[in-house]
This record gives sequence, C-alpha cells and structure tokens, in this order.
Amino acid sequence: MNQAILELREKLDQALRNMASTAGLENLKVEYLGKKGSVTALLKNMGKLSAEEKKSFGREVNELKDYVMEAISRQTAALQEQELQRELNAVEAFDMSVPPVLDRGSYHPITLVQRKCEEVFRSMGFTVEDYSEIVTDYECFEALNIPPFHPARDMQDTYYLDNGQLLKTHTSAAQNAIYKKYRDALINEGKPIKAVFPSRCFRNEATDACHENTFFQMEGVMVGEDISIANLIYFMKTMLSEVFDNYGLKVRLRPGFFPFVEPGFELDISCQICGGKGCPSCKHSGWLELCPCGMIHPNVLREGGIDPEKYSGFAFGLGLTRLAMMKYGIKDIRDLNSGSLAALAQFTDDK
Ligand code: FA5
Repeated sequence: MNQAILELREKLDQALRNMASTAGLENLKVEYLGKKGSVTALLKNMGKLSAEEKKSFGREVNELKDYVMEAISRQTAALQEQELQRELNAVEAFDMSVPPVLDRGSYHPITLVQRKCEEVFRSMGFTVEDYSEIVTDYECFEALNIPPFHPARDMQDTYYLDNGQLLKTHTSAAQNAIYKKYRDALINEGKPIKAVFPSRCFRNEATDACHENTFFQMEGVMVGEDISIANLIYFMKTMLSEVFDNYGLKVRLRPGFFPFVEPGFELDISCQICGGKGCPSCKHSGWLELCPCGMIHPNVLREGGIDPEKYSGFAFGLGLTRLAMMKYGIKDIRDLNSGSLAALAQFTDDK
C-alpha cells in the first residue's frame, strides 16, 4: 500500500479512538473528504504518476475513501447510541412524584370574540363557513363589483403571490363562493342564505393604534326574498348587545361607500377605551369604525348566480380585531399580534 495512504489510515484510526462527540466526527469527515481534505489532496497529485501507477494508486485512494466514510459513520452510530442511553438513564432518574409546573396557556382575545360572535349567529340560524386566506383577484375584487383599475382598490393594497393570487384584504372575498354554494337551496327550496365567515385578512398599510397589516374580520350575509335594511339593523343590534352584554354601548349608522353594497353604511360604536371623549385608539373621534354593512349590490348577487329582481340581501364586514380591543379595553391593536403571552393571558378568564 502507498506510504502516504497508509499514514492517513493510521492517523484516522488514532483520531477516532480519541473522538467522543458527533460534532468532532463531522469535522474529521471534512478534514479527510472535504474539498481541501487530505484524501482530496492525494488525488491532486495523481497527475505526476505514470499510467500504470495511476491505476493502482487510484484504486487505493478510493478504498481509503470508503474506509474513512465507513469508519466515521460506524463511530457516529456508536456515539449516538451512547447519547440515547445517557438520556434514557436520565429519564429513569426522573422523579414522577414531583408535581409538574404546567403553564396552561390561554385563548387569544380574538379567538374569544370570534367564538362569541359565532355562537350568537349560530343561535340565529347562520352557518359558520371557512374560506382560504389566499384568493384570486376575481374573488377579492371583480366578483364584488370592483373591476380592474377601480379606485376602491387603492384602499385595499395587499401582498401578491408570483402566480397572481393574493392574500385577501377582506372577508367579502368569500361572498361569491358562498352564494354559489347555497343558491340552489335558495332557488329550489326557498331556504334563505344565512352565513358568517370569519378569517384573517391582510393589507399592505402602515400600522397605528387601530390599524394592523394582519387582522381579523367576520363577514356575514343573508339573502332571501324581501330582506331589508330592517333585518340588517336587527341582526347587528342583537350581535352587539350579546357581545357587550348590553353594557352602555352607543352605536351609530352613517352612509358609507363600498362598491358591493347599495345602499352602504358605516356602523360605528362609541369608543370603549375613552368612553367617547377621544383618544389615540379611536383617532380622537370618540367613535370606532367597526362593522361596515349594506344591502348587497345587484351586480354581486347576479355574479353569484342569484336573480336580484327576485332576491335581496344584506352583508356586513365586522372588524373582529377592533371588537376584541373594545370588549377587553386593549388600547393598541398591535398588542394583539405581539405574541406577549403575559399581556394576552389576562383576558382569558371567560374561557
Ligand atoms: C371592508 O373590508 C368591507 N369588505 C366591509 C363590508 C362588508 C362592507 C360587507 C359592506 C358589506 P373596511 O375596509 O372598512 O371594509 O373594513 C371593515 C372593518 O375591518 C373595519 O371597520 C375595521 O373594523 C376592520 N379593519 C379594516 N382595516 C383594518 C386594519 N388595517 N386593522 C384592523 N382592522 C381593520
């Protein structure tokens, strides 16, 4: 055997005898087989040899390579086994009689208000629907009477995927799918469509005390024969009085423009942080925009396969994140996404 190869083998054997960690074995592998390793260096010298010498030297170097790899992986397996045994022995020493210190965790305030709203709407005959957070331009805008280049798009910039899909800016993006899912039951069996669909939404906008780039909404729609603004107001009032336990909440409805409703409204509630006096949480107005709503635009119904001459309906987009702020007196919306367990756990006594 070539002298240099023999020496490398002996050096490796010795290094392995003293090696007690898997990380050290990794280094050894690089030292021998890496780009600048000793075995690789041997190969570089082959150019100086005759054709006959090259043949036997090449074979011996390849054998050395196999030897190194096998020896290192054998030693790695042995060390891993030893480590496992050490861990198992430690488990045996574990005292089962010591009571564990378990942090039980808590529900997020948004989960709490979402569940409350779902419960209220379920009790009024609404189904609770789930829908993707990634949607198409058609779902988020076009099916909602917002064609390309409509100025209303400027208010809802978002994050786009390479394939043209986008992170939904509002839960209204599921309206079209919900109409298509339930229209047959409406048309053939006369069953009104009554659905709420909560979801995370995304907007590419600056954050402040009452705006986040990631927040939650809950959309609601009701479609049937003779559905009117009176129905809309009834359901909104019932939901708010249940969520806030009828506790001193002032509500105002004012005209608001959204291309997918006609007429459209802004539903504001009195700021529960400052009691209506004005503070950063309500942009110093005393009121907080919470739940825009309105009568579904005929174009939107038509796009969902529903005849607007025969059927009408209302839709609303409840800001769940702001609702959580108002219910729990959280001054800054950014605390809700902060991941601070200590801050969030304090709202969870009503699990
Ligand atoms: C919409 O998103 C409409 N899709 C709502 C709608 C549905 C209108 C159905 C009519 C019929 P707007 O952009 O105003 O509208 O958002 C609705 C609510 O979501 C706001 O009132 C607010 O409570 C919440 N919201 C909107 N943007 C943010 C944000 N950046 N951070 C936190 N909450 C937000």
